[in-house]
Amino acid sequence: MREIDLEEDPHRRYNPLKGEWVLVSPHRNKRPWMGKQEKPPVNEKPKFDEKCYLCPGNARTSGAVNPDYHGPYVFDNDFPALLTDTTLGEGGDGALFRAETVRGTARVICFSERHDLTLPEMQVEDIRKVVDLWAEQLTELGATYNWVALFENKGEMMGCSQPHPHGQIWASNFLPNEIAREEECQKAYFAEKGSVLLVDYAEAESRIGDRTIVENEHFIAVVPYWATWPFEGLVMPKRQVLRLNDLTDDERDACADIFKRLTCRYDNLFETEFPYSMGWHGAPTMGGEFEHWQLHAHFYPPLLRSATVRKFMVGYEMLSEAQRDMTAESAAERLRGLSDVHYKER
Ligand code: H2U
Ligand code: ZN
Repeated sequence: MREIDLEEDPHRRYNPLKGEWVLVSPHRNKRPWMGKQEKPPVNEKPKFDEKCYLCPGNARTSGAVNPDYHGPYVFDNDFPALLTDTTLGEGGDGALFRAETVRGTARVICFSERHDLTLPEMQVEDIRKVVDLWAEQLTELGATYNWVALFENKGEMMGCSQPHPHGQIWASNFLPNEIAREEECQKAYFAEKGSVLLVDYAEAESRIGDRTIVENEHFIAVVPYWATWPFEGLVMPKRQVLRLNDLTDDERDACADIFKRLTCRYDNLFETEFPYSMGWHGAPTMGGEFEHWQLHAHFYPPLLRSATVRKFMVGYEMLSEAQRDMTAESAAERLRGLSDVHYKER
């Protein structure tokens, strides 16, 4: 049997973190692209917007007034999806009609007082403050809840509802599907190999280099081998770290540096504020042994060919399995070749 030619043969790649496959069709990628490479007009935002619910000193929809904050700022979401005091119980017949009540809380984290600066446009020192606040929130909420989701929906395309750069924090008394899956897969890998899946993976990617986007002493960002989104990103520390609040001082600086350089490249790719959903995955905060876990952040950006041409996960992907044309290696090569200097600063 001949070796698979990853740049020519239609093939499937396995995602060991989720236990599922993705179909890759690199031969289709040779289709010439005759479409426009349109850029949306640069939308100049003010440093402060008196109509913004998230800017310092302004009133939110609830009537609560934001303090005159500097740096990152957290507040309780005025419309939380989870409530802290729901009575716990199960419902339904336990088989076809199954339900359980849940408890949790939701917060919003403004990345800084500046209405106009997204993460890639912030200074590394200021991104570091966001990393510290994420870690603090994880420590605080992790004392009560076994899962704390730290995430950002960026851009209107991803359903982001507020122009002020911000992320969200949802804490819950249950492990959501994606986490339950990663828990199972990392546990099984550890049981079989006696090592940590994503520590092994980061080490291998750092050695091979083909899928690396940016790397420093403590962190690496790659387009994962099993990526489904065109320019998907996976950020991992190189040492085993269970949770964001376990990162050392140096590692937090390295993390901020990787975030800056990765998101700058994303913005530079199509010279646009690159939309994505990103989120941190770390070991659950209570209820077991988590020696098989490795902290990581996923970036799921929808754009495919330009600032306006996106990929849709529909049809075959919704009904059978995820599929991509461009290989992870080509996507990584393009991102790797871009500048760390943000296009707006050139
Ligand atoms: P998204 O942009 O990802 O939708 O997040 C914005 C969140 O901010 C959203 O969950 C909250 C919304 O409930 N929000 C407030 O809590 N108060 C406000 O005054 C505006 C928006
Ligand atoms: Zn604002």
